Amino acid sequence: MSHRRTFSLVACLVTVLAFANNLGQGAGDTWPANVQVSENTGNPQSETSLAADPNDPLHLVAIWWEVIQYDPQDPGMRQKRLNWAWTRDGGLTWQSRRFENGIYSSDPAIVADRDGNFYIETILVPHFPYQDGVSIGILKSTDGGETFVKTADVGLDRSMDKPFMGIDPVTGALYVVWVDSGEKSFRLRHSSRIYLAVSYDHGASFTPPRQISATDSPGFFPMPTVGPDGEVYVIWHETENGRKLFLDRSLDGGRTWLQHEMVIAVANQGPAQQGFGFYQPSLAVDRSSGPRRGRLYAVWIRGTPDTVDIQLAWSDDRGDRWSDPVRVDDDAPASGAYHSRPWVLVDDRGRVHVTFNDYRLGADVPLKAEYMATSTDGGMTLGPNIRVSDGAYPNMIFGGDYDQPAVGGNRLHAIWSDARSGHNDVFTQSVDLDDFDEDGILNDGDLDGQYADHRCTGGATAHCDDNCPGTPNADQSDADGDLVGDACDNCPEAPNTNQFDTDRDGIGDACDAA
Ligand SMILES: [Ca+2]
Ligand SMILES: [Ca+2]
Ligand SMILES: [Ca+2]
Ligand SMILES: [Ca+2]
Repeated sequence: MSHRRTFSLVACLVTVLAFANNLGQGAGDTWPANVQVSENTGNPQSETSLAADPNDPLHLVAIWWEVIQYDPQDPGMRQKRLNWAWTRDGGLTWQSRRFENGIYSSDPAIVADRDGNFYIETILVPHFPYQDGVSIGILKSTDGGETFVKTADVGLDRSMDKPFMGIDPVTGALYVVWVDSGEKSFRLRHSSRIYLAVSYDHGASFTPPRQISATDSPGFFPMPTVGPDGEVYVIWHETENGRKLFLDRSLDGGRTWLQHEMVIAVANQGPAQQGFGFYQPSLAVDRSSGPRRGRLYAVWIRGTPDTVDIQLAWSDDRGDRWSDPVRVDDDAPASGAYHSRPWVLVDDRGRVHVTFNDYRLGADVPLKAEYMATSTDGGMTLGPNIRVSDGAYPNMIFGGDYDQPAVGGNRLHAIWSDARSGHNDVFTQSVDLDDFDEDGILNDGDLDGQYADHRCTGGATAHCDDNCPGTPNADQSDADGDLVGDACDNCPEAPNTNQFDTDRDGIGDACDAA
């Protein structure tokens, strides 16, 4: 849009404290050791997005929202503002700021361009609930994330929700997508259409908003990504119960789109989990120079009457055809544990990483932990799930809909919110992609290209893969010889390679009391 609203971006420096919480624990003694990114304001903080500077993998910027006021009787009546933070030491220490502008701001995402500029999109609502003046604000930082200046308003003055942004790292083109629900009728999701606007001038201006979803593919939670040849993909959930998962595609920089969307999968298969059917799906493309360059990966949650799982599928023909989905979470299928908020990334060696929220811990009360899983064979199989949060925490109000991690410099930076302090705060864990738990035993110690496929056992500690890739155990001892090291084996004296713990009491099914 050409018209610009006055919008004072008074960024108030609230903290320059670092929140490294290593507490003297040496690497290798205790892993993971999370770092808190958000200031401890006592307010819920969530919906995280993280971007790494392509020129400096130690330099990352995170964005999220903070609920500063809400009606406990009606949590939908709330006021949110944006917080952001930057690190220049790979996530050991962070500095944070927030926007003090009095404007409701939500659903943020951040990307970096190849010159090290960072761009944020966020929905802006001057008068909540949804009245006049709704826009998607684009903010740009040219100083590495210390300050942001608003460069554009995107979108129509209509009911808009769930914006997300992607970037072509070669050209710097910015793709912003969102849900349009008509004129000031936010709750009419049955009419939700997916809209797009593009900037070809580094955020200074955007093309007029246009609808890209066909009439038979209404949706929610759109998310864009860009492939190595500039191909643009957008994924979203079908509006009605999140059943189908749609893919749209442009091969000319966002100018023309498919007339009819591809269907990646049927995501929500049961009526019992409707609330989970709306959560954000995610896409990533292999941009490496490896054999799977251009392969497209999608992750989403699949609701069934019994549980909610994370699914991963891939396409080698730009989304025309998709693999059968594989289940990412590896806990006992019958445990009923929910999994949510998945995100997929492909690193510069073609390894595929998925981060997600997980409720497998906690038999009596739902306890939330952050996990990751890696595929080294192009999405055919996944290695053991690794817990990256340094504990499991209660599920609290305002947990958000997504957590977007980043990769850079052979490290994955997981980011999420959890309520370890009684309300949601934002945490990170930097993960070495060759040796997750930094115990000196590589994930792929036999160097055959696959993690955890030839795991150490029988006393071996060399030329074999870490048998507890998420738990430091340099000795690799494995008393029962089931290829799961004693340090992470939930039943260390009875073989149970699958580690299933259906009743979620921390003791494997194989040695639960009969
Ligand atoms: Ca191996
Ligand atoms: Ca280990
Ligand atoms: Ca074992
Ligand atoms: Ca058990």
